Amino acid sequence: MTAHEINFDGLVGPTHNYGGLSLGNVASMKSSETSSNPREAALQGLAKMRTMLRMGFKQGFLPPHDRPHTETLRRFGFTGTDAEVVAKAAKDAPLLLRNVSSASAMWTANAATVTPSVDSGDGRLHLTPANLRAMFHRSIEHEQTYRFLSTIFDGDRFAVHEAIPGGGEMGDEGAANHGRLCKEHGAPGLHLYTYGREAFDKNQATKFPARQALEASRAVANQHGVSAERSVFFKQSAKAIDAGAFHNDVVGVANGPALLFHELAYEDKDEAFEEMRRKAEPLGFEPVFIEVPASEVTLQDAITSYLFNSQLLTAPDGTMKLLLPVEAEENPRTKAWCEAAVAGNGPIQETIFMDLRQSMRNGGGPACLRLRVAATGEELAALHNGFLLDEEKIDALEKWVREHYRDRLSESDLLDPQLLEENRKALDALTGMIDAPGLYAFQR
Ligand code: SUG
Repeated sequence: MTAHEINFDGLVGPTHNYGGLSLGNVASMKSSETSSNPREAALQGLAKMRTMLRMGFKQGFLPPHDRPHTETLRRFGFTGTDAEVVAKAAKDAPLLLRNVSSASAMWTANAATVTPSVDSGDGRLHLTPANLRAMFHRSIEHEQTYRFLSTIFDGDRFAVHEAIPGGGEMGDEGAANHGRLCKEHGAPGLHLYTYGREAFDKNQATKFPARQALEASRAVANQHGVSAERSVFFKQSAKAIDAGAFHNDVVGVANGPALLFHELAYEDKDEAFEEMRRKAEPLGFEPVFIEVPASEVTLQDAITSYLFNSQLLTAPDGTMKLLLPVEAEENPRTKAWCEAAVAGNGPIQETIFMDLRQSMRNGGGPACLRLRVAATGEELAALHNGFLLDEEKIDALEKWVREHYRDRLSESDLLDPQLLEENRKALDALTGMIDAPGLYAFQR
């Protein structure tokens, strides 16, 4: 069966800022309290979406969330009008306000885990929003994400589940820790679930939080009916997590039969790779392991350049391309690796470098900014069209960004209740443009 891969990128929200909120995410910790430029961030993201369209890929987007999130502030006991709620939180709980103001939903690799219909138990396309329990500022995303996904993937062909329940130890970070190996997008695939810890294991082996629990990954596979013969669960290395690989997609990426990864990304990789070879055989393909040795690219190079947080893509003409952040071109070792990869006999035939610096400063590269959905032609036709992009719609979104976004946001700006009003005006205009009324609680 033929299928299309659609990338749903997160449209960067008007409150994009550097809050220093993610322990273990080196860039986020380093950028803490510097000023951001939300307008530039959103335009950089849209430029990437346009580049994808021009290369012949299908492109969609997920809108920003409503921030600051007054509903969460109300759950913390703040009362009054929404403006009063923000003003009180600014005075009494500025750190809480900073957390509920984050535009972190832009990294849609963490929005959900997706199973194409060809691999699920009941022949439907399944999606489970990630609970993002490991970080408070992200744990408030899944309800709105559920709303987006159930609006876009509405009808009998789709199943949108609720996020996996649980406390911090039951963390699920979505597609950032999930990959799929297959002969081609529409063919049956093998699901790779990478986890950092077992939920009930009290002995944390890492200095930085291991965000993904094995039990959460298993729960998602169960919900979607992905069989044991079609799944492999394997562990991120503690070394990688402590070097700053807070998600596996910072040290590895899969596409088609290829898995591109850093030598130190996984624990017990030989065993896992053997299992992948064995389970891929009945599916008619052989995995292509592209291992980048630590002697050529150190873990630190990987974390600062985001070489692996790139989009590994099969173009309509069948060639494989790698879309990377410019930081990977600026680092001489990752640049040399890219040049050698393209010159060699491996599957990667082209590299494209993009300026996504606004997102990168919070630890979000090209792959963090997108959620991949492999959909059949019929499924594609059944999606809510408002969330799919063409160049005209990108023009309109750029205009919308220029009209509504600030070009500078600092820590003190987040204390301003005016920001809430500005953002809601922007979101109201957006839902009008894409024919999705009532998408946000404040509109209902
Ligand atoms: O969860 N950064 C995000 C980056 C997510 C990247 N996603 C993937 N690797 N798939 C995170 O740590 C920083 C927010 C701040 O500090 O203001 C933040 O949430």
